[in-house]
Amino acid sequence: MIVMGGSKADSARRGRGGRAGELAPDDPAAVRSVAIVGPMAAGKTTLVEELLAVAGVIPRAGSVAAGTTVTDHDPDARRQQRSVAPAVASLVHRDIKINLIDTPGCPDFLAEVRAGLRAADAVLFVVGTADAADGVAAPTSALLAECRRAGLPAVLVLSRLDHARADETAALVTCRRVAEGSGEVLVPVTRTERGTDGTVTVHPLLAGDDPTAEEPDDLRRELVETLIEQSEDEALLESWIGGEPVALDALRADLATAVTRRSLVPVAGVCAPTGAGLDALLDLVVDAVPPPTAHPPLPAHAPDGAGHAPVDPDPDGPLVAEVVQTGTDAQGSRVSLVRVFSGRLRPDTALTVCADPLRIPAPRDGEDPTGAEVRSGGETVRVNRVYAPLGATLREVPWCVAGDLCALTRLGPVGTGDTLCAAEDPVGLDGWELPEALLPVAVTAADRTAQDAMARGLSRLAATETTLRVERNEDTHQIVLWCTGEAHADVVLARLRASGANVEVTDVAVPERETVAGPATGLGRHVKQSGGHGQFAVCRIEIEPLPRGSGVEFVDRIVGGAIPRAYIPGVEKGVRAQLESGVTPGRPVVDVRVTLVDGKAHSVDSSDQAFQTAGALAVREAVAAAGTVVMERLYEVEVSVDDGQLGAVLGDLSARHGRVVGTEPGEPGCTHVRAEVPEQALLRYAVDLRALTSGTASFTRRFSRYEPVGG
Ligand SMILES: Nc1nc2c(ncn2[C@@H]2O[C@H](COP(=O)(O)OP(=O)(O)O)[C@@H](O)[C@H]2O)c(=O)[nH]1
Ligand SMILES: [Mg+2]
Repeated sequence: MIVMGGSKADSARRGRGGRAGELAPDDPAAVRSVAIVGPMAAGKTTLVEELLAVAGVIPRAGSVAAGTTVTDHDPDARRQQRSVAPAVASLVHRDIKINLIDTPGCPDFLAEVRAGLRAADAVLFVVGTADAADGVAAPTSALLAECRRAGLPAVLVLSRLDHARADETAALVTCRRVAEGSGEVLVPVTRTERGTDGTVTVHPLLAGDDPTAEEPDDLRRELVETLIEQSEDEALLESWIGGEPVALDALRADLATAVTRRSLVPVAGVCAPTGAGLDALLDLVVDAVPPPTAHPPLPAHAPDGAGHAPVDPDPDGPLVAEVVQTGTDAQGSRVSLVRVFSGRLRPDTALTVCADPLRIPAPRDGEDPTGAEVRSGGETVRVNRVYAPLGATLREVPWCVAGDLCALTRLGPVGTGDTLCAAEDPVGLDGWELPEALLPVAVTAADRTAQDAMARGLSRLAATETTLRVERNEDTHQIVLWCTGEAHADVVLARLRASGANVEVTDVAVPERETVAGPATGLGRHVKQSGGHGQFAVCRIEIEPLPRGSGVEFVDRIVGGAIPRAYIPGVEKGVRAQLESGVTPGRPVVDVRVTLVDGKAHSVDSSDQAFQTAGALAVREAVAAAGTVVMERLYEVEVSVDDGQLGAVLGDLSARHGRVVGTEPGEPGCTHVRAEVPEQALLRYAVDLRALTSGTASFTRRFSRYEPVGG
């Protein structure tokens, strides 16, 4: 029902974006790589789809609901009906190749957003105009902070203008409030008009021969004045004040400069399904978004960790490229999404791999590092073909120039974050940080076959799931998958099951320990003398509690040879083994001193083995007599929270039996809370804290010590 100025049909006739030459520009100036970032359901994937249709790359737009979009090509994305990984699709507009990097809005996939930002030179930040009022502020603020951290210029896209509740003024007010203090000026570059029949049209403000010739309306005046204010061209201001026409080209150039400098964020309205504003948005990307050559040099290091000059975006420099994401194709083979930062990547080349040290996971407390794929780098990989990705479709291209993106297959050991470079000038780009996976999910496999399938599945997942941590807990013997949230856990489990591992999710077990409540004694008698070679060992021990963290101390106070020297190590061994396996199964006894005070031996029937048994019996009796105190693991938690939500976070921590140790001011408007919280209360904290604060708070956790339950 709604058609916008015929632009959709015009562009479709142009039929651009499909021809191979246009998919592989030779000059970085002909490339724009933009990450599409924004809260969930803002319409990012739909926008990408409609832009591809407008540019004639695809005959018609698919839909998220039907699972037919180009960028939500992952089976898990289709099932969840939301993006779960960055996906790239390119189009050509006015002879410029635009790489659109669609990213997920769900906070679980922050790592994927960061990967998208790494691959990009600018951000199209999409905010839905329909839900501006109810709570986009928090997720918008969190994601804007990510974009700012990445240091990328941005365009704000106000989407879903066809919605009954669409209110772009409210959305802009929200975004301006969120961006306050950043020094960025948000200014509309389009005007939305609604017809009486509900049709939406979007007019670019910097269009026409001279935007200042006719009497400018308020929006146009605001834009021109903002641009002139930010311009270094004094003559512009004089012309404007003197009522003379201002050259459109000069304004466009100033817009591009201000965007690149990140002092200005142009705001464009779109209604993707009707095509309104799409051509204007593409024009804006071409005119205002900086080319890859404007990308600041990237910090880098030599493969041995020594210094290296930063990498410039030079198409004629040595090749430096980076794997920003690893996915799989329909056959399960790995597909690496690569951004070329310098030089030209050509087919049939051997490249040196410089592994990203940040991606080689360090073992954490109680974690077995052998589960992780250990990569050292320095190997050589062969690139056979270079592809331009269109979602899952790979189209072969003759090269990929600095600033452009490509897909490579069969890269063997190469993982996300690894640098690919020329053998003559090996270099590693300094990695980007990954968010920590803080939601534990315990899984079990029914039988031996399923366990093997799980082990295979997990090692395959390690390649694509950069944030997943696999822990084989030594205390509880559980396999725990550390995920970033429930949506991530859902993807991980689906992929694990798809690889043939029939796993079940179980409750995460929390290790506990015991200590004794006070001193006690115990007698261990292991006497069997009926027939043949007998067994004879008797020992008496005393047990007493020690300060926290002391472990187990064994003292021998035997005098006069009541137990011969040779058997005392046997007693100690039996005592220690029993304490380790616990008197209550699964709860090792710690922080105790066990003193061997007396005993009896037999010249023929005593043995080391018999004294081990007697030691175990004695310590069981002593622990039972002393009574026990159960101890749980206490974690030091650091929460970073907006001041407005500090009260809610503190209240929630105390409901979790957490003890606040201190609060300190963080970045402006933000507080760091340090607290000690029992492990059990932290199991779902990743999910709960996010829900409590709409995703704006974050936390870290570090094992502190064992403490008596409720103590
Ligand atoms: N009416 C309307 N629906 C839209 C628009 N953009 C997205 N949607 C719908 O909103 C839902 C979420 O869109 P999606 O593109 O997946 O959002 P994303 O999470 O930002 O990628 C889908 O059901 C879309 O069909 C729009 O401009 N108008
Ligand atoms: Mg999406």
